[in-house]
Amino acid sequence: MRAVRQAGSGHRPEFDAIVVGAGFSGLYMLHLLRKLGLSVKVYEQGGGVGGTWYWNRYPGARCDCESVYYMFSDHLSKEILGEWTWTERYASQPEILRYLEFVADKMGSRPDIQFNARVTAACYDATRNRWDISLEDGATSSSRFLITAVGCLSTTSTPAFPGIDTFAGECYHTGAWPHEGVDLSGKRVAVIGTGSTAVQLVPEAARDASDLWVFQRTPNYDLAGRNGPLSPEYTTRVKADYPALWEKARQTDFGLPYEVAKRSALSFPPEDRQRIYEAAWAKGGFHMFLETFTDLLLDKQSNDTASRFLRDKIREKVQDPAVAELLTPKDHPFLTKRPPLENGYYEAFNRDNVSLVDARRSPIEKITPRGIRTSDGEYQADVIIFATGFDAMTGSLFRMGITGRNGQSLQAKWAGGPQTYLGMTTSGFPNMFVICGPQSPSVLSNMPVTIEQNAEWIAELIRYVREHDADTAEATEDAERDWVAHHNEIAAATLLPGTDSWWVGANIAGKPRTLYPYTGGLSTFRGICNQAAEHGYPGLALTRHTPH
Ligand code: N01
Repeated sequence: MRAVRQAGSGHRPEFDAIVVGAGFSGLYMLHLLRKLGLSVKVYEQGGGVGGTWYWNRYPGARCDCESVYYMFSDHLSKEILGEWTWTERYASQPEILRYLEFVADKMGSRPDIQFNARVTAACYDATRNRWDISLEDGATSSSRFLITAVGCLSTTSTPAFPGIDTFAGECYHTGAWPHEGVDLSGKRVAVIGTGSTAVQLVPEAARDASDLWVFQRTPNYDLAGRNGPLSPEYTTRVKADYPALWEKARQTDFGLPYEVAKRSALSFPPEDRQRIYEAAWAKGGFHMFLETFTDLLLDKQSNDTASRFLRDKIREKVQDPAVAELLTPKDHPFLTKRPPLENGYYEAFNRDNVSLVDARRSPIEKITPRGIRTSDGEYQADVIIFATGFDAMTGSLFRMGITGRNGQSLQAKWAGGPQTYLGMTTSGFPNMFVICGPQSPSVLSNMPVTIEQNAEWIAELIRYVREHDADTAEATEDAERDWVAHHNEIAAATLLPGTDSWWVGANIAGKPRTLYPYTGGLSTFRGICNQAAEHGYPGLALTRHTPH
């Protein structure tokens, strides 16, 4: 069943399913579709598997959910799970890439993946009920099902500073880092941005550069990561507990098997609250948010207690009080922008060769041949690094040139913001499924766990369609309207919409402002998806296209 069937006319290969992207999502989707006996082709624009982990090779890049849960679970393969051992609490990019290559080898995925294959158009032909795919090199193919596995953070965003092309030195975006690496040693380096990426990059760059300028527009509440090597005892114990740990992770809102106590920060006296924060802080990472209080995202007063705690921690780490003050966020509540995990970021500002530039007070005006000009003056640099983020969640989908029924582009349909049913489907685009799309939990969870849930639901739906004498599944407009209303209602109950962040599209000029990820939590989302499946997918129209 895996053999590629050739179309009767021309040389356009036909498949049952085409998957776009060969990162975590694409590899798992390929595995599930093969299990169903479908002919599948994966198109990947990179030269290898890995997705995010193929492109983001900047120094310091690592996951910030703990490695032992940042991987495929026993749902993919108990054997692969048992054979892989992580070396650090948060695995570095090279190690994660090696892991995904290991998975691809073990699963024999590569023969079904075409690398260096950028999809430039994906058009639904209603007369044939097929998706016609075009690649950058002019090749075409078609399939019944189209699954996008393009990642949430794959389209880099570089602000249109005047003069970028005039810069005489080297210039890089972290999300498209040269594979051969960049030698920063002894160079004057400017980093623009202070999000999760810059927070990982800065301590590394600080060690090598002669001078490092960090241009900060908005400070973040960076959480202590406490990265370090994993002991063999720890990894052995985790492996032994995996069946229960994965089951627990799947039932939590964020896809991590942590102890989540339902409690408000306001129902504790200050000393007890402090004790709870300190305990979570000592553990490091997202424990600070997931194991403290459950109303930090819902109640401003509760949130204030955590924001205050974190501001104090920044002041403890940074020696120069003026620099500490500048690094301390005051204009938004904790968690309303994605909190970076830091391993030596604040301490980097205690070094003589590292300076913080206040790009809020003195915005970057232009790039000059010699460096960066702000209203304060010119900062001369040999290397400029843009750690300026991504056109998240929709950027890569729009770039693919997706066109549904009646020639309507996805971009046109979502011009006012995404409209989806469960984040995975959208009406007018039959048999198209989106892994970790907008209005699904995606980036608000531990991604591999959510990817497995999305891909399993999609595979089960495809199985159901084929077994029920149908060949088309398409979200109904009613179901879509209800899902968007539900999504917006629960988003509005959180503090998230009030802060400018990429979660609300505020980092991209002209992008509709709406909360892109789903805030109901993975376990709630899973329950809703399962219920839909158990009831025969009432939110989808399942139809037969041709008489069988
Ligand atoms: O991008 P960002 P990122 N002048 O958008 C600044 C994930 N991730 O690549 O905040 C000056 O967060 C911008 O300033 P402001 C993670 O989900 C995961 O860092 O808009 N500055 C901001 O500081 C993360 O959230 C890992 O005021 C300008 C920065 O650029 C997501 O990826 C590691 C500017 C962009 O920050 C994105 O993170 C890394 C301008 N004109 C990332 N324009 C893991 O560990 C923008 N900025 C798995």
